[in-house]
Amino acid sequence: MGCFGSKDKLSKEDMDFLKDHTRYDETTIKEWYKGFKSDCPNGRLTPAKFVDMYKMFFPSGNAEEFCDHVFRTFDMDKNGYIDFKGCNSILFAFYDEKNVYKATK
Ligand SMILES: [Ca+2]
Repeated sequence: MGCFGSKDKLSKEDMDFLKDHTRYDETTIKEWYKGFKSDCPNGRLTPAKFVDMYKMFFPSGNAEEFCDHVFRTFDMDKNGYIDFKGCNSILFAFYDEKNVYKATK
């Protein structure tokens, strides 16, 4: 856990988790991981970074209020950051919402 940041590759455990909890395939998840590593090189998503990310997806949304709520939901151990698994759950949720939004337009 403490050495998460030194990992370059997604562990099998994380990959299995993501495959189980999303409807994305291994290739897509690997791409996500690359993006996550470049955005959060130490493997930690902070509240500020999270707001940035949200604004990228929903430029007109009420980012601060929403993010505060979501961040607290996903930071289950309350240590002030979200790790890769939590981060991905959020990102996948964002993408789903965006796709749903597009589909209804
Ligand atoms: Ca946490």
